[in-house]
Formats: sequence, structure tokens, C-alpha cells
Amino acid sequence: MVTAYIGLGANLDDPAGQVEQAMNELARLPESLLAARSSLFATAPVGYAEQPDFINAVVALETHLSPRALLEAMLDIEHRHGRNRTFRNAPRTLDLDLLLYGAAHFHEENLTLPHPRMHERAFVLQPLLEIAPLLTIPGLGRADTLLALCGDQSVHRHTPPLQMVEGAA
Ligand code: PH2
Ligand code: MG
Ligand code: MG
Repeated sequence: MVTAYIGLGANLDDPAGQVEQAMNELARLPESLLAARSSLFATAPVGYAEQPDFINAVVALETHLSPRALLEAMLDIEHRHGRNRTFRNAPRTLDLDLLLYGAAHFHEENLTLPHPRMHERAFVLQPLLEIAPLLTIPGLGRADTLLALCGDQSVHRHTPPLQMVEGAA
């Protein structure tokens, strides 16, 4: 078994619902066990700024799937959520990024591990640290040190609005 960390992000069509649903789909992957899920975080867009805020989260998955098989399964889930790729950093219904796969450290077409931009993104590091406080990113160092270097990117724990219950006082 290898522990893989997967980043989830969405900023269209009920982003919190997309992310929660995707966590449940990841939990059902074959040869895999969902070991931890972070809280949902509301985050300001990084990169292309003229788009809605994101919901971001990270899960830990214990898996026997290879990195490629896991990536394929993640793309399937994105497709089921209606992801269509228009331009880089465009708004999306669901983005699943393979952040870490055990201690894997390599660069291949369409797959670089660790994820090449994770260390400079508070929207990845903060949820990641919530479920893996002592994590070290292969080749890059401690996640908490890297988060401190991220500057003032806006990341806040997202608490869903209280549901109005019919008949309640
Ligand atoms: N994803 C991006 C680019 N910018 N910003 C936030 N806050 N959250 C994201 O998930 C995100 C982003 C490219 O994948
Ligand atoms: Mg991404
Ligand atoms: Mg992606």
C-alpha cells in the first residue's frame, strides 16, 4: 500500500457539493481506502484571478493502484463532474490533482510527482497539513515551512451555512 495525497478544487455549480461528492467517489475506488479527508476551505483564485472563489480540500488515499491507474481513475471522476478544459486555470466544476504518491519523485509526460506547483499554493498546503501535520514533500522539505513561505494567499475554513429547518423556532 502507498499513501497518495489528492487535491480537490472546484469553483462552479455548487463547488462544496462537487468536492464532497468527489471525496465519496475516491472512497469507492478499487484497491484503495480513503484514510483521511480534510475540511473544505474557501480560497481566493490563484493565477487567473477573474473567476469565483474556490472550494479546496485534500484527501489521503491508501492504494494499490499505480500512479497511472490512479490518475486515470481521477480523470474519470472529473469527467463525470462535467469538467471541460477550456484554458489553463479556467473555472471548473472539479479538479483532482495527484499531489504525492508515497515518496515518488519523477517527471513524465502528464505526470510530475510531487505535483510541481503544490509547494507554492496555500490552498493545497493548508488542507494537506490538516490531515498530515508532519508531512515532508519529497525534494522540497517540510510542508509547514513551505506554507509559511506562501505569503498572504487567502484560505479560510469553509463552514456550510446553517440549513433552515422547516418548523424550527
Ligand atoms: N487551481 C488552479 C489555479 N488556481 N486557485 C485556487 N484558489 N484553488 C484552486 O484549486 C486553483 C487555483 C489550477 O488548477
Ligand atoms: Mg489543479
Ligand atoms: Mg488538475
